[in-house]
Amino acid sequence: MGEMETMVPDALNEARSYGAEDIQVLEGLEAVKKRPAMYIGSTGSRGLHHLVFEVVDNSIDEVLAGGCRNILVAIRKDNSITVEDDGRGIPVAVKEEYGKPALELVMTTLHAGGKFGGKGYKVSGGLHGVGVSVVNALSQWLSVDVKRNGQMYHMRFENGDTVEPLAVTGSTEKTGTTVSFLPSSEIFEETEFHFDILSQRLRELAFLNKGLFISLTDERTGKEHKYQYDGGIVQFVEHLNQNKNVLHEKPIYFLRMKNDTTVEIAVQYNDGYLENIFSFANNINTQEGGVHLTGFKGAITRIINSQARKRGLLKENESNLSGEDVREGLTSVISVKLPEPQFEGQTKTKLGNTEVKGIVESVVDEGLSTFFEENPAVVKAVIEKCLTASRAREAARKAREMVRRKGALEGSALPGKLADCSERDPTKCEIYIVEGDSAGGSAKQGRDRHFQAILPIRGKILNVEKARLDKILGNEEIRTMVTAIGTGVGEDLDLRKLRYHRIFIMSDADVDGAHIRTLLLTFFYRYMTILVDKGHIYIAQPPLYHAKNGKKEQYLYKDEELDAFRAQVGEDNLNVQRYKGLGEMDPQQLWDTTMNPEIRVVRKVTLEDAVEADQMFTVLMGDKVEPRKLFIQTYAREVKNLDI
Ligand code: 0RA
Repeated sequence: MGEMETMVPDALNEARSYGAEDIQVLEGLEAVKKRPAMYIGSTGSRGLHHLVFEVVDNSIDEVLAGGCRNILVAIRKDNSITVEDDGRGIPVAVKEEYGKPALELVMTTLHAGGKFGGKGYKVSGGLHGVGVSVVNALSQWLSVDVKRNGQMYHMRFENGDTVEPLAVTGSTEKTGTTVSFLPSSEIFEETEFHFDILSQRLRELAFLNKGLFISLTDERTGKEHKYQYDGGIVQFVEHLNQNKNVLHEKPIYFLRMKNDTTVEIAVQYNDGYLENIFSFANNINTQEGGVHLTGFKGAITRIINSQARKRGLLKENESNLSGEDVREGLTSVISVKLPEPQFEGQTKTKLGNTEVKGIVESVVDEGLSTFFEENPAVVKAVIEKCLTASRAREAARKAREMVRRKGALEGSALPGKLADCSERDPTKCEIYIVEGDSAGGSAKQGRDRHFQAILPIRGKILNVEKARLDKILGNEEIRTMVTAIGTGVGEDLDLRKLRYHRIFIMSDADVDGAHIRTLLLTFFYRYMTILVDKGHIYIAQPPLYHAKNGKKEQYLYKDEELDAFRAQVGEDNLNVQRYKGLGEMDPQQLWDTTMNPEIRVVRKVTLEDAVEADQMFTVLMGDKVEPRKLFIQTYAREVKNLDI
């Protein structure tokens, strides 16, 4: 970097067309430091990663505004982050009313009015869009370098306060912004960044912004991922379907602009049973859906029905295919971009702009009708599939009905294998679903029977992705589990009947255990989604090791913890026991390490990783044999109980 100068005359001459005057200054950063969770959701791992996404979202705004083509993200050795983009650069001109450069205002004040004052696209959904100043407020230090107006500028902050004022550091023909920051360890409980969390969202952003190059480098490990998809969401859909048998080779794709709104949709059917639709508005995953999703669903149902009638595949006396029939085996990505998105709903991830519904409807109507007229073979395959779905749904309804009737017949009879707890208030109750009878026995003896129930299940449970709901409910292990949980399943699920607010999956720390966990998670994710969504599903984490050195002994849950213990006590007289299965622990040990709420380490399962999860489930359990074989060859040495 060049020599520092204290004067910044060129900043004052910055072209007026740029946004310095558009920034609305409202309040300082004290509020953010006082109540960080209000601005970034949490001060745990999620909030920590959110800081990176906040900066990246600003770079993405530059992509939407045109011009920015590259975003480079790095995790440094000290767990600080650098985000570099080649956007327009944050404006630096001094803003008269405040006597401060725009850059400093952007970094040290909250802008409730949004930085574009209505011009251009902006991201303001959910937790995103709170502004980079929030990142600054919550960072021990933050430095920013801007390339703009032929100059390079630099500023540095500590805990949100300016420590190095704006200075010119050199000249350049380029434009862009580089932000580096170290999250404050006084604010965050967790300060270690996870490569996978960052890479997942960055890849999604690359899919959603055709041609954009994004890289993620982890300097702690040397790992690097690069994403660039010239096919955009078409490649996103291909990626989601990559291990499935597709009904048509290329995803159907349309892109239309109406007024200021861009609608982009990619659709591809596979021969599976699951609906997999991801919707986005201004790159934000609208998990609660909204007008764009409603418009899409309505239009596709209408078109497929009208095509089915037109081709005589649906007779006059037959009733219409339902939306669910039409969406079975459908993988789709819907991405809309609009100037003033309104985000509603509990998590502010539901798009509310009413005019968008009609726009999406007409785009889908037009696009799909044309495609189907030109591809009669595809439309026939799709309709056949929908008709089969319709018949199967009827069979599933009967199966669910049977489960319900059986339950009613047996009164409130709970499964014989369930060791229930005595507490009756579901919010206080927990259930451990334990793999294997012997571990189940230890868990029964070790538990606190007041609020902890144990349900042992045998290792081999049905592959839930390969089967339809009627067959799945025919599986005894699954039925037992559903009965114990109490809510019912699928469309009939009634959350008010939930018997335990914390449902733990407890399996061995080996490959087999991992597979069973995956199977159970697949089931919950697919058929009891709301339990995952509302945070009722947990993964119990038994220790991997017990290490002892003379008087000092400890349970260790991660390899790193073992390394740390080794470093602490030295190698002499060190005795390390590696637990392969839960069965190796006696009831007391199981309580002490895994079940005692005061000590245990648990992981709450979230829906966030839906894309990744679906991918994993598919690789493991989908129809194509190759990827599954590969997975098992790579990870499994001792798969014994898996029904795949
Ligand atoms: C304020 C106004 C403008 C851009 C930005 C901030 C901006 C922020 C970040 C954070 C990371 N990269 C960024 N790039 C830009 C508008 C700029 C204009 O109108 O020229």
